[in-house]
Amino acid sequence: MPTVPATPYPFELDPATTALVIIDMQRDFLLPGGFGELLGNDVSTLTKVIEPLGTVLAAARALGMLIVHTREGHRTDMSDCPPAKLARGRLDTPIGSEGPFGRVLIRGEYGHGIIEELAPTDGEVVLDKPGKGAFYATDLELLLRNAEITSLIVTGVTTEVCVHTTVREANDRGYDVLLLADCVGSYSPECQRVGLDMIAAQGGIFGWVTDSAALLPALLPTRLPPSAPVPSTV
Ligand code: C5J
Repeated sequence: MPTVPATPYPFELDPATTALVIIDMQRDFLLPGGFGELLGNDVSTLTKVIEPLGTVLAAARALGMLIVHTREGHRTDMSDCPPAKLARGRLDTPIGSEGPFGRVLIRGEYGHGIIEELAPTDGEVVLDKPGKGAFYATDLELLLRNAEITSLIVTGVTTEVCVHTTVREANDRGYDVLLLADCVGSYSPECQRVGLDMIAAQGGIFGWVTDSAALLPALLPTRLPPSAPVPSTV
């Protein structure tokens, strides 16, 4: 089985039982002039993730790995948005209000979509989630179980919010999680550093941390047989 150099110790990767999970690479978070920037953030700390993540995505596609894209957002009537989430932050442009790219974090709006560079292709799972974690109020666990997935490579944004919540949810469900440091991004360099440290602390309390350069050799040598189609929610 290919081994990936990682912290706190090498990660054994079986592409047949590993899914690539890409968290919330949505225009609302990433595009200059969008919701993320409206909140006062520097989006370049997120956009630098796009290139290495695109390389990993291409390698995972070539191997036929299960690929899951998530999108944070809500129904148009916002009946799935908890009042506490809506009120939090006392934002001038709250969830559901008219933002630069349509209603902020509302399904079907331009800003809610995944950026073109990482656009899902047919057969890839697109998972709409109302919360920060990808397991909460979604069928992710069922899809992974049916596909006999036991490990996750987790990528996307933001490191300390939706990525971390998903990693913790996955860890509690018994998945081995490998995080790619250059394929996750935070608006805050401090949160990025501490977020990564927390994953691998205490002997890998939530999982392993490596980067795309260390992972890619493990994704090249083998090719998986075509897997059964997984229903997409696109
Ligand atoms: C946030 C996310 N930061 N995808 N969402 O609100 O991390």
